[in-house]
Amino acid sequence: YGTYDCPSGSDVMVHLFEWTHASVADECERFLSENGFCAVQVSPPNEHRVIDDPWRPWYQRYQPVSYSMTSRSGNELEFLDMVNRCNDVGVRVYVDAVINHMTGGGFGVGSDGSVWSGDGLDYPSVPFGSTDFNGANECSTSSLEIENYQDVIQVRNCRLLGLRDLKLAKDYVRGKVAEYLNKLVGYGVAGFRVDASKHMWPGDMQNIFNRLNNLNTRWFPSNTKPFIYQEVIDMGGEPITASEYTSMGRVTEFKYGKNLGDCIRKNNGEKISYLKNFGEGWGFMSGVDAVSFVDNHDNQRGHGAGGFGSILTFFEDRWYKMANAFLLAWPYGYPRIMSSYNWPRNIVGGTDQNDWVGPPDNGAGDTDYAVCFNGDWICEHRWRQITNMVHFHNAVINAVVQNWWDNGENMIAFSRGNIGFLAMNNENYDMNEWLQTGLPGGVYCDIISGDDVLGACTGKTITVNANGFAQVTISSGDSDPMIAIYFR
Ligand code: QV4
Ligand code: CA
Repeated sequence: YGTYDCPSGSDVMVHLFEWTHASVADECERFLSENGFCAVQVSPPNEHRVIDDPWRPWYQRYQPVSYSMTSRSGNELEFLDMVNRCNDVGVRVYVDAVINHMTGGGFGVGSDGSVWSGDGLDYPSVPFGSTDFNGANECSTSSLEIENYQDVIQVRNCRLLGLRDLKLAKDYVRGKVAEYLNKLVGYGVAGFRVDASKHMWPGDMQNIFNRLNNLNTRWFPSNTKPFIYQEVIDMGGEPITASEYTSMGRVTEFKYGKNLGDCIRKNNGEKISYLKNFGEGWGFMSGVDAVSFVDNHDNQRGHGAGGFGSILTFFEDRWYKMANAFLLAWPYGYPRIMSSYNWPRNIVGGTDQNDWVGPPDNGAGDTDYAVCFNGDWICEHRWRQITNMVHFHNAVINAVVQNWWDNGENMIAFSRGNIGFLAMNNENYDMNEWLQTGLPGGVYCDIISGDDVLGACTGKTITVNANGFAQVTISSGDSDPMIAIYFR
Protein backbone atom coordinates (compact mmCIF):
# COMPACT_ATOMS: atom_id res chain seq x y z
CA TYR A 1 0.00 0.00 0.00
CA GLY A 2 1.03 3.57 -0.43
CA THR A 3 2.44 2.91 -3.83
CA TYR A 4 0.81 3.99 -7.00
CA ASP A 5 1.54 3.61 -10.62
CA CYS A 6 0.61 6.57 -12.71
CA PRO A 7 0.97 6.46 -16.46
CA SER A 8 4.56 7.48 -17.05
CA GLY A 9 5.18 11.17 -16.72
CA SER A 10 2.10 12.13 -14.77
CA ASP A 11 1.70 12.55 -11.07
CA VAL A 12 -1.18 14.87 -10.15
CA MET A 13 -4.73 14.12 -9.07
CA VAL A 14 -7.79 16.32 -9.29
CA HIS A 15 -10.83 16.22 -7.01
CA LEU A 16 -13.88 16.71 -9.23
CA PHE A 17 -16.03 17.53 -6.22
CA GLU A 18 -19.68 16.56 -6.67
CA TRP A 19 -19.36 16.00 -10.41
CA THR A 20 -21.74 13.44 -11.85
CA HIS A 21 -20.30 10.18 -13.13
CA ALA A 22 -21.26 11.15 -16.68
CA SER A 23 -19.37 14.43 -16.50
CA VAL A 24 -16.31 12.81 -14.90
CA ALA A 25 -16.21 10.21 -17.68
CA ASP A 26 -16.26 12.91 -20.33
CA GLU A 27 -13.67 14.99 -18.48
CA CYS A 28 -11.29 12.02 -18.38
CA GLU A 29 -11.57 11.67 -22.14
CA ARG A 30 -11.66 15.28 -23.24
CA PHE A 31 -9.30 16.90 -20.76
CA LEU A 32 -7.58 14.96 -17.95
CA SER A 33 -5.92 12.39 -20.17
CA GLU A 34 -4.68 15.13 -22.50
CA ASN A 35 -3.21 17.23 -19.73
CA GLY A 36 -1.10 14.93 -17.62
CA PHE A 37 -3.50 14.12 -14.80
CA CYS A 38 -2.85 10.74 -13.22
CA ALA A 39 -6.10 10.37 -11.34
CA VAL A 40 -9.44 11.80 -10.38
CA GLN A 41 -10.91 11.71 -6.86
CA VAL A 42 -14.68 11.30 -7.04
CA SER A 43 -17.32 12.00 -4.42
CA PRO A 44 -18.66 9.04 -2.38
CA PRO A 45 -20.57 6.88 -4.90
CA ASN A 46 -22.53 4.81 -2.41
CA GLU A 47 -26.08 5.34 -1.18
CA HIS A 48 -26.34 8.31 1.16
CA ARG A 49 -28.83 10.19 3.26
CA VAL A 50 -31.04 12.69 1.45
CA ILE A 51 -31.37 15.89 3.47
CA ASP A 52 -34.22 18.37 2.95
CA ASP A 53 -33.27 20.97 5.55
CA PRO A 54 -31.04 22.55 4.50
CA TRP A 55 -31.90 21.60 0.94
CA ARG A 56 -29.67 18.83 -0.44
CA PRO A 57 -26.38 19.93 1.15
CA TRP A 58 -23.15 18.51 -0.30
CA TYR A 59 -22.43 16.91 3.07
CA GLN A 60 -25.33 14.47 2.84
CA ARG A 61 -22.89 12.29 0.90
CA TYR A 62 -20.80 11.84 4.04
CA GLN A 63 -23.73 10.03 5.68
CA PRO A 64 -23.83 6.52 4.18
CA VAL A 65 -27.09 4.55 4.15
CA SER A 66 -25.78 1.47 2.36
CA TYR A 67 -23.11 0.34 -0.09
CA SER A 68 -25.41 0.18 -3.04
CA MET A 69 -24.39 2.49 -5.77
CA THR A 70 -27.00 5.11 -6.60
CA SER A 71 -25.91 8.49 -5.34
CA ARG A 72 -26.40 12.08 -6.32
CA SER A 73 -23.67 11.55 -8.94
CA GLY A 74 -25.57 8.80 -10.74
CA ASN A 75 -26.32 5.10 -10.68
CA GLU A 76 -24.18 1.99 -10.74
CA LEU A 77 -24.11 1.65 -14.54
CA GLU A 78 -23.01 5.24 -14.88
CA PHE A 79 -20.33 4.65 -12.28
CA LEU A 80 -19.09 1.60 -14.15
CA ASP A 81 -19.08 3.48 -17.45
CA MET A 82 -17.03 6.27 -15.85
CA VAL A 83 -14.43 3.87 -14.44
CA ASN A 84 -14.14 2.05 -17.77
CA ARG A 85 -13.76 5.21 -19.79
CA CYS A 86 -11.30 6.89 -17.42
CA ASN A 87 -9.17 3.75 -17.22
CA ASP A 88 -9.25 3.36 -20.99
CA VAL A 89 -7.59 6.76 -21.38
CA GLY A 90 -5.11 6.16 -18.54
CA VAL A 91 -6.78 8.20 -15.79
CA ARG A 92 -7.12 6.42 -12.44
CA VAL A 93 -10.30 6.72 -10.37
CA TYR A 94 -9.92 7.15 -6.61
CA VAL A 95 -13.10 6.77 -4.58
CA ASP A 96 -13.82 8.76 -1.44
CA ALA A 97 -14.53 5.89 0.98
CA VAL A 98 -16.73 6.80 3.95
CA ILE A 99 -16.31 3.79 6.21
CA ASN A 100 -16.01 5.17 9.74
CA HIS A 101 -19.72 5.73 10.18
CA MET A 102 -23.20 5.73 8.71
CA THR A 103 -25.72 8.60 9.06
CA GLY A 104 -26.45 10.95 11.91
CA GLY A 105 -29.65 10.75 13.92
CA GLY A 106 -33.11 10.59 12.34
CA PHE A 107 -34.54 8.15 9.83
CA GLY A 108 -35.62 8.17 6.22
CA VAL A 109 -35.07 6.81 2.75
CA GLY A 110 -31.66 7.03 1.09
CA SER A 111 -30.57 8.00 -2.42
CA ASP A 112 -31.10 4.43 -3.65
CA GLY A 113 -34.46 3.95 -1.97
CA SER A 114 -33.27 2.07 1.11
CA VAL A 115 -34.84 2.77 4.47
CA TRP A 116 -32.50 3.68 7.33
CA SER A 117 -32.74 4.72 10.92
CA GLY A 118 -29.91 6.44 12.72
CA ASP A 119 -32.12 6.63 15.79
CA GLY A 120 -32.61 2.86 15.74
CA LEU A 121 -29.09 2.05 14.44
CA ASP A 122 -30.74 0.14 11.62
CA TYR A 123 -29.46 0.02 8.04
CA PRO A 124 -31.24 -3.02 6.57
CA SER A 125 -29.77 -2.67 3.09
CA VAL A 126 -26.28 -3.56 4.31
CA PRO A 127 -27.47 -4.91 6.78
CA PHE A 128 -26.05 -3.19 9.86
CA GLY A 129 -27.90 -3.32 13.18
CA SER A 130 -27.35 -1.96 16.64
CA THR A 131 -24.62 -4.46 17.54
CA ASP A 132 -22.54 -3.23 14.61
CA PHE A 133 -22.00 0.18 16.16
CA ASN A 134 -19.87 1.49 18.98
CA GLY A 135 -21.93 2.37 22.02
CA ALA A 136 -21.53 2.92 25.73
CA ASN A 137 -19.16 -0.04 26.09
CA GLU A 138 -16.67 1.50 23.69
CA CYS A 139 -17.34 5.21 24.11
CA SER A 140 -17.29 6.83 27.54
CA THR A 141 -19.06 10.14 26.86
CA SER A 142 -22.69 10.27 27.92
CA SER A 143 -23.63 11.96 24.61
CA LEU A 144 -21.74 9.22 22.71
CA GLU A 145 -20.17 12.17 20.84
CA ILE A 146 -16.49 13.00 20.54
CA GLU A 147 -16.08 15.73 23.12
CA ASN A 148 -12.35 15.80 23.66
CA TYR A 149 -9.79 15.35 20.90
CA GLN A 150 -7.08 14.75 23.53
CA ASP A 151 -8.75 11.42 24.34
CA VAL A 152 -7.75 8.88 21.70
CA ILE A 153 -10.45 6.38 22.63
CA GLN A 154 -13.17 9.01 22.29
CA VAL A 155 -11.89 10.18 18.93
CA ARG A 156 -12.05 6.65 17.58
CA ASN A 157 -14.98 5.05 19.37
CA CYS A 158 -17.39 7.94 19.84
CA ARG A 159 -19.44 9.72 17.20
CA LEU A 160 -17.96 12.34 14.92
CA LEU A 161 -20.64 15.04 14.51
CA GLY A 162 -23.33 12.61 15.65
CA LEU A 163 -22.51 10.14 12.86
CA ARG A 164 -23.27 6.56 13.94
CA ASP A 165 -19.85 5.05 14.57
CA LEU A 166 -19.21 1.64 13.04
CA LYS A 167 -17.72 -1.06 15.23
CA LEU A 168 -14.76 -1.76 12.99
CA ALA A 169 -13.31 -4.08 15.62
CA LYS A 170 -16.00 -6.59 14.60
CA ASP A 171 -15.25 -9.15 11.93
CA TYR A 172 -18.68 -8.84 10.34
CA VAL A 173 -18.38 -5.06 9.99
CA ARG A 174 -14.87 -5.31 8.58
CA GLY A 175 -16.15 -7.87 6.12
CA LYS A 176 -18.99 -5.65 4.90
CA VAL A 177 -16.69 -2.68 4.44
CA ALA A 178 -14.12 -4.80 2.59
CA GLU A 179 -16.89 -6.26 0.41
CA TYR A 180 -17.87 -2.72 -0.65
CA LEU A 181 -14.29 -1.69 -1.37
CA ASN A 182 -13.66 -4.90 -3.29
CA LYS A 183 -16.74 -4.34 -5.40
CA LEU A 184 -15.17 -1.04 -6.45
CA VAL A 185 -11.77 -2.63 -7.04
CA GLY A 186 -13.47 -5.20 -9.24
CA TYR A 187 -15.00 -2.40 -11.28
CA GLY A 188 -11.54 -0.97 -11.90
CA VAL A 189 -11.18 1.63 -9.17
CA ALA A 190 -7.47 2.21 -8.50
CA GLY A 191 -7.50 3.63 -5.01
CA PHE A 192 -9.27 5.20 -2.07
CA ARG A 193 -9.33 8.42 -0.12
CA VAL A 194 -10.20 7.07 3.29
CA ASP A 195 -12.49 9.58 4.99
CA ALA A 196 -12.18 10.35 8.70
CA SER A 197 -9.18 8.05 9.17
CA LYS A 198 -8.28 9.75 12.45
CA HIS A 199 -11.51 8.31 13.80
CA MET A 200 -10.55 4.72 13.04
CA TRP A 201 -7.97 2.53 14.78
CA PRO A 202 -5.01 1.90 12.46
CA GLY A 203 -5.24 -1.81 13.31
CA ASP A 204 -8.86 -1.98 12.18
CA MET A 205 -8.00 -0.21 8.95
CA GLN A 206 -5.03 -2.48 8.33
CA ASN A 207 -7.28 -5.49 8.79
CA ILE A 208 -9.70 -4.16 6.18
CA PHE A 209 -6.92 -3.24 3.74
CA ASN A 210 -5.47 -6.74 4.13
CA ARG A 211 -8.73 -8.06 2.71
CA LEU A 212 -8.54 -5.95 -0.43
CA ASN A 213 -8.19 -7.60 -3.80
CA ASN A 214 -5.61 -6.73 -6.38
CA LEU A 215 -6.50 -4.17 -9.01
CA ASN A 216 -8.41 -5.22 -12.09
CA THR A 217 -5.92 -6.70 -14.56
CA ARG A 218 -7.87 -5.37 -17.52
CA TRP A 219 -5.97 -2.13 -16.86
CA PHE A 220 -3.39 -2.76 -14.14
CA PRO A 221 -0.44 -5.10 -13.68
CA SER A 222 -1.18 -8.23 -11.69
CA ASN A 223 -0.57 -8.20 -7.95
CA THR A 224 -1.10 -4.44 -7.63
CA LYS A 225 -2.90 -3.32 -4.49
CA PRO A 226 -5.17 -0.26 -4.40
CA PHE A 227 -3.54 3.10 -3.71
CA ILE A 228 -4.56 4.32 -0.26
CA TYR A 229 -4.51 7.87 1.06
CA GLN A 230 -5.97 8.67 4.40
CA GLU A 231 -7.68 11.80 5.63
CA VAL A 232 -6.02 12.65 8.93
CA ILE A 233 -5.97 16.28 10.02
CA ASP A 234 -2.78 16.56 12.03
CA MET A 235 -1.91 20.16 12.76
CA GLY A 236 0.04 19.17 15.87
CA GLY A 237 -1.30 19.40 19.39
CA GLU A 238 -3.31 16.18 19.43
CA PRO A 239 -2.25 12.71 20.56
CA ILE A 240 -3.32 11.10 17.24
CA THR A 241 -0.69 11.78 14.59
CA ALA A 242 -0.36 11.23 10.88
CA SER A 243 2.62 8.96 11.48
CA GLU A 244 0.34 6.25 12.87
CA TYR A 245 -1.09 5.85 9.37
CA THR A 246 1.84 6.20 6.98
CA SER A 247 2.65 2.48 6.95
CA MET A 248 -0.75 1.86 5.30
CA GLY A 249 -0.64 4.53 2.64
CA ARG A 250 -0.27 8.23 2.11
CA VAL A 251 -1.83 10.80 4.42
CA THR A 252 -3.29 14.23 3.69
CA GLU A 253 -0.86 16.92 4.90
CA PHE A 254 -3.12 19.72 6.10
CA LYS A 255 -0.21 21.84 7.32
CA TYR A 256 0.74 22.40 3.69
CA GLY A 257 -2.21 24.52 2.59
CA LYS A 258 -2.44 26.42 5.85
CA ASN A 259 1.23 27.42 5.90
CA LEU A 260 1.41 28.13 2.18
CA GLY A 261 -1.68 30.33 2.50
CA ASP A 262 -0.12 32.16 5.45
CA CYS A 263 3.07 32.86 3.47
CA ILE A 264 1.26 34.14 0.41
CA ARG A 265 -1.11 36.27 2.48
CA LYS A 266 1.86 37.45 4.59
CA ASN A 267 0.02 36.59 7.79
CA ASN A 268 1.97 37.29 10.99
CA GLY A 269 5.09 38.34 9.12
CA GLU A 270 5.24 35.19 6.98
CA LYS A 271 7.05 35.58 3.63
CA ILE A 272 7.33 33.47 0.52
CA SER A 273 11.11 33.52 0.94
CA TYR A 274 10.48 31.19 3.90
CA LEU A 275 9.27 28.56 1.41
CA LYS A 276 12.93 27.74 0.70
CA ASN A 277 12.67 24.59 2.83
CA PHE A 278 8.90 24.04 2.60
CA GLY A 279 7.98 20.49 3.54
CA GLU A 280 9.93 18.35 5.98
CA GLY A 281 11.93 21.44 6.97
CA TRP A 282 8.70 22.92 8.31
CA GLY A 283 7.87 19.85 10.37
CA PHE A 284 5.60 18.25 7.80
CA MET A 285 5.48 14.49 7.33
CA SER A 286 7.90 13.07 4.79
CA GLY A 287 6.89 14.09 1.25
CA VAL A 288 6.80 10.50 0.06
CA ASP A 289 4.03 9.85 2.59
CA ALA A 290 1.99 12.97 1.85
CA VAL A 291 -0.85 14.14 -0.33
CA SER A 292 -0.28 17.89 -0.76
CA PHE A 293 -2.97 20.44 -1.64
CA VAL A 294 -3.84 24.12 -1.34
CA ASP A 295 -7.45 23.61 -0.23
CA ASN A 296 -10.02 20.83 -0.03
CA HIS A 297 -13.80 20.55 -0.08
CA ASP A 298 -13.96 21.08 3.69
CA ASN A 299 -11.58 23.90 4.40
CA GLN A 300 -12.64 25.96 1.39
CA ARG A 301 -15.92 26.44 3.30
CA GLY A 302 -14.60 26.53 6.87
CA HIS A 303 -15.11 22.85 7.76
CA GLY A 304 -12.20 20.68 8.87
CA ALA A 305 -9.02 22.63 9.57
CA GLY A 306 -7.15 25.66 8.37
CA GLY A 307 -9.36 28.71 8.76
CA PHE A 308 -10.60 31.30 6.28
CA GLY A 309 -7.74 33.63 7.20
CA SER A 310 -5.16 31.10 6.02
CA ILE A 311 -6.57 28.74 3.39
CA LEU A 312 -6.63 30.07 -0.18
CA THR A 313 -9.46 29.17 -2.54
CA PHE A 314 -10.77 30.17 -5.97
CA PHE A 315 -12.47 33.10 -4.25
CA GLU A 316 -9.01 34.73 -4.02
CA ASP A 317 -8.02 33.81 -7.53
CA ARG A 318 -4.74 35.72 -7.83
CA TRP A 319 -3.27 34.28 -4.66
CA TYR A 320 -4.80 30.92 -5.44
CA LYS A 321 -2.98 30.65 -8.76
CA MET A 322 0.28 31.56 -7.01
CA ALA A 323 -0.30 28.87 -4.39
CA ASN A 324 -1.07 26.20 -6.98
CA ALA A 325 1.92 27.22 -9.10
CA PHE A 326 4.12 26.67 -6.06
CA LEU A 327 2.38 23.38 -5.21
CA LEU A 328 3.04 22.06 -8.70
CA ALA A 329 6.57 23.44 -9.07
CA TRP A 330 7.90 22.36 -5.69
CA PRO A 331 8.70 18.70 -5.03
CA TYR A 332 6.67 17.61 -2.02
CA GLY A 333 3.91 15.02 -1.80
CA TYR A 334 1.46 13.76 -4.36
CA PRO A 335 -0.33 16.97 -5.41
CA ARG A 336 -4.10 17.19 -5.52
CA ILE A 337 -5.89 19.98 -7.36
CA MET A 338 -9.32 21.05 -6.10
CA SER A 339 -12.09 21.56 -8.65
CA SER A 340 -15.05 23.37 -7.14
CA TYR A 341 -18.47 24.79 -7.77
CA ASN A 342 -19.34 28.32 -6.75
CA TRP A 343 -21.72 29.13 -3.94
CA PRO A 344 -22.77 32.37 -2.26
CA ARG A 345 -20.11 32.38 0.44
CA ASN A 346 -21.15 34.62 3.32
CA ILE A 347 -18.80 34.62 6.28
CA VAL A 348 -20.37 35.98 9.45
CA GLY A 349 -18.31 35.81 12.63
CA GLY A 350 -15.96 33.23 11.11
CA THR A 351 -18.71 30.92 9.83
CA ASP A 352 -19.91 30.68 6.26
CA GLN A 353 -23.70 30.88 6.49
CA ASN A 354 -23.91 29.03 3.17
CA ASP A 355 -21.29 26.36 3.88
CA TRP A 356 -23.90 23.68 3.21
CA VAL A 357 -24.91 24.67 -0.35
CA GLY A 358 -24.81 21.72 -2.72
CA PRO A 359 -23.73 21.55 -6.36
CA PRO A 360 -25.63 23.19 -9.23
CA ASP A 361 -28.80 21.21 -9.78
CA ASN A 362 -32.15 21.18 -11.49
CA GLY A 363 -33.99 22.34 -8.40
CA ALA A 364 -35.10 18.81 -7.56
CA GLY A 365 -31.70 17.79 -6.20
CA ASP A 366 -30.38 16.21 -9.40
CA THR A 367 -26.88 17.50 -9.96
CA ASP A 368 -26.27 19.23 -13.28
CA TYR A 369 -23.83 17.87 -15.81
CA ALA A 370 -20.66 19.88 -15.17
CA VAL A 371 -19.87 22.39 -17.89
CA CYS A 372 -16.69 24.25 -17.09
CA PHE A 373 -16.85 28.04 -16.81
CA ASN A 374 -20.58 27.80 -17.29
CA GLY A 375 -22.86 28.68 -14.44
CA ASP A 376 -21.23 27.78 -11.15
CA TRP A 377 -18.68 25.16 -12.25
CA ILE A 378 -15.34 26.78 -11.43
CA CYS A 379 -13.00 24.10 -12.82
CA GLU A 380 -9.79 25.35 -11.27
CA HIS A 381 -8.03 22.39 -12.90
CA ARG A 382 -8.76 23.97 -16.27
CA TRP A 383 -7.44 27.42 -15.43
CA ARG A 384 -4.57 27.93 -17.89
CA GLN A 385 -2.11 28.84 -15.13
CA ILE A 386 -2.93 25.64 -13.22
CA THR A 387 -3.22 23.21 -16.15
CA ASN A 388 0.06 24.44 -17.59
CA MET A 389 1.72 23.94 -14.22
CA VAL A 390 0.52 20.32 -14.25
CA HIS A 391 2.52 19.90 -17.45
CA PHE A 392 5.45 21.68 -15.79
CA HIS A 393 5.16 19.39 -12.75
CA ASN A 394 5.32 16.29 -14.90
CA ALA A 395 8.23 17.60 -16.94
CA VAL A 396 10.39 18.30 -13.87
CA ILE A 397 9.26 15.28 -11.89
CA ASN A 398 12.72 13.78 -11.43
CA ALA A 399 14.70 17.00 -11.12
CA VAL A 400 15.88 18.44 -7.81
CA VAL A 401 15.50 22.05 -6.66
CA GLN A 402 18.48 24.19 -7.61
CA ASN A 403 19.34 27.86 -8.07
CA TRP A 404 17.10 29.06 -5.25
CA TRP A 405 17.05 32.85 -5.11
CA ASP A 406 15.04 35.21 -2.92
CA ASN A 407 15.21 38.86 -1.93
CA GLY A 408 14.82 37.99 1.75
CA GLU A 409 11.18 38.98 1.53
CA ASN A 410 8.54 38.13 -1.04
CA MET A 411 10.34 37.48 -4.30
CA ILE A 412 11.52 33.96 -5.05
CA ALA A 413 12.91 31.94 -7.91
CA PHE A 414 14.23 28.41 -8.29
CA SER A 415 14.93 25.82 -10.92
CA ARG A 416 14.23 22.11 -11.07
CA GLY A 417 17.57 20.83 -12.25
CA ASN A 418 18.11 22.05 -15.80
CA ILE A 419 14.49 21.39 -16.84
CA GLY A 420 12.23 24.05 -15.32
CA PHE A 421 12.32 27.47 -13.68
CA LEU A 422 9.72 29.40 -11.66
CA ALA A 423 9.89 33.00 -10.39
CA MET A 424 7.27 34.75 -8.29
CA ASN A 425 6.87 38.36 -7.14
CA ASN A 426 4.61 38.86 -4.15
CA GLU A 427 5.89 42.36 -3.35
CA ASN A 428 4.06 45.56 -4.16
CA TYR A 429 6.94 46.72 -6.34
CA ASP A 430 8.29 45.33 -9.59
CA MET A 431 10.81 42.51 -9.83
CA ASN A 432 13.68 43.00 -12.25
CA GLU A 433 16.51 40.55 -11.64
CA TRP A 434 19.27 38.86 -13.60
CA LEU A 435 18.92 35.25 -12.45
CA GLN A 436 20.40 31.83 -13.04
CA THR A 437 17.57 29.68 -14.46
CA GLY A 438 19.52 26.46 -14.72
CA LEU A 439 18.17 26.02 -18.25
CA PRO A 440 20.04 25.59 -21.54
CA GLY A 441 20.24 28.79 -23.57
CA GLY A 442 17.25 29.60 -25.73
CA VAL A 443 13.97 31.45 -25.96
CA TYR A 444 11.28 30.00 -23.69
CA CYS A 445 7.56 30.51 -23.49
CA ASP A 446 6.13 31.59 -20.14
CA ILE A 447 3.29 29.13 -19.54
CA ILE A 448 1.64 31.35 -16.92
CA SER A 449 0.85 34.27 -19.22
CA GLY A 450 0.12 32.10 -22.25
CA ASP A 451 0.39 28.78 -23.99
CA ASP A 452 3.05 27.31 -26.18
CA VAL A 453 0.94 26.26 -29.15
CA LEU A 454 2.98 24.33 -31.69
CA GLY A 455 6.00 26.44 -30.83
CA ALA A 456 4.11 29.73 -31.14
CA CYS A 457 3.99 31.37 -27.72
CA THR A 458 0.85 33.28 -26.84
CA GLY A 459 2.40 34.68 -23.64
CA LYS A 460 5.62 36.36 -22.58
CA THR A 461 8.92 34.99 -23.85
CA ILE A 462 12.03 34.69 -21.67
CA THR A 463 15.47 34.61 -23.23
CA VAL A 464 18.04 32.47 -21.43
CA ASN A 465 21.68 33.06 -22.38
CA ALA A 466 24.31 30.43 -22.98
CA ASN A 467 25.26 30.49 -19.28
CA GLY A 468 21.68 29.95 -18.12
CA PHE A 469 21.01 33.52 -17.03
CA ALA A 470 17.90 35.52 -17.90
CA GLN A 471 16.47 38.92 -17.12
CA VAL A 472 13.34 38.20 -15.07
CA THR A 473 10.83 41.01 -15.00
CA ILE A 474 7.55 40.65 -13.12
CA SER A 475 5.37 43.67 -12.53
CA SER A 476 3.69 43.79 -9.14
CA GLY A 477 0.56 44.74 -11.04
CA ASP A 478 0.46 41.55 -13.12
CA SER A 479 -2.72 39.58 -12.70
CA ASP A 480 -0.43 36.55 -12.25
CA PRO A 481 2.83 37.85 -10.76
CA MET A 482 5.02 34.91 -11.76
CA ILE A 483 6.66 33.22 -14.72
CA ALA A 484 7.30 29.54 -15.38
CA ILE A 485 9.38 28.09 -18.19
CA TYR A 486 10.56 24.57 -18.90
CA PHE A 487 12.61 22.66 -21.41
CA ARG A 488 10.75 20.46 -23.91
C1 QV4 B 1 -25.43 17.93 13.99
C2 QV4 B 1 -24.80 18.75 15.10
C3 QV4 B 1 -23.94 17.86 15.98
C4 QV4 B 1 -24.81 16.75 16.54
C5 QV4 B 1 -25.54 16.01 15.40
C6 QV4 B 1 -26.55 15.08 16.03
O1 QV4 B 1 -23.95 19.76 14.54
O2 QV4 B 1 -23.35 18.58 17.06
O3 QV4 B 1 -23.99 15.84 17.19
O4 QV4 B 1 -26.22 16.91 14.51
O5 QV4 B 1 -26.90 14.08 15.11
C7 QV4 B 1 -23.35 17.31 9.15
C8 QV4 B 1 -23.69 18.64 9.79
C9 QV4 B 1 -23.60 18.56 11.29
C10 QV4 B 1 -24.53 17.47 11.79
C11 QV4 B 1 -24.07 16.17 11.12
C12 QV4 B 1 -24.95 14.99 11.50
O6 QV4 B 1 -22.81 19.65 9.32
O7 QV4 B 1 -23.99 19.80 11.86
O8 QV4 B 1 -24.39 17.35 13.19
O9 QV4 B 1 -24.12 16.30 9.68
O10 QV4 B 1 -26.19 15.10 10.91
C13 QV4 B 1 -19.01 16.46 6.34
C14 QV4 B 1 -19.28 17.85 6.87
C15 QV4 B 1 -19.99 17.81 8.18
C16 QV4 B 1 -21.25 16.96 8.07
C17 QV4 B 1 -20.79 15.56 7.68
C18 QV4 B 1 -21.92 14.57 7.56
O11 QV4 B 1 -18.06 18.56 6.99
O12 QV4 B 1 -20.37 19.14 8.57
O13 QV4 B 1 -21.95 16.96 9.29
O14 QV4 B 1 -20.16 15.65 6.39
O15 QV4 B 1 -22.88 15.02 6.67
C19 QV4 B 1 -12.94 16.57 11.66
C20 QV4 B 1 -12.61 15.15 11.24
C21 QV4 B 1 -12.48 15.00 9.73
C22 QV4 B 1 -13.68 15.61 9.01
C23 QV4 B 1 -13.84 17.05 9.48
C24 QV4 B 1 -15.04 17.72 8.85
O16 QV4 B 1 -11.43 14.70 11.86
O17 QV4 B 1 -12.37 13.64 9.42
O18 QV4 B 1 -14.00 17.10 10.90
N1 QV4 B 1 -13.56 15.49 7.55
C25 QV4 B 1 -14.23 14.41 6.80
C26 QV4 B 1 -14.81 14.88 5.48
C27 QV4 B 1 -16.00 15.78 5.74
C28 QV4 B 1 -17.10 14.97 6.39
C29 QV4 B 1 -16.62 13.95 7.32
C30 QV4 B 1 -15.28 13.71 7.54
C31 QV4 B 1 -17.60 13.05 7.90
O19 QV4 B 1 -13.83 15.48 4.69
O20 QV4 B 1 -16.46 16.38 4.54
O21 QV4 B 1 -17.98 15.86 7.10
O22 QV4 B 1 -17.75 11.99 6.95
O23 QV4 B 1 -11.83 17.39 11.52
CA1 CA C 1 -14.82 5.56 14.74
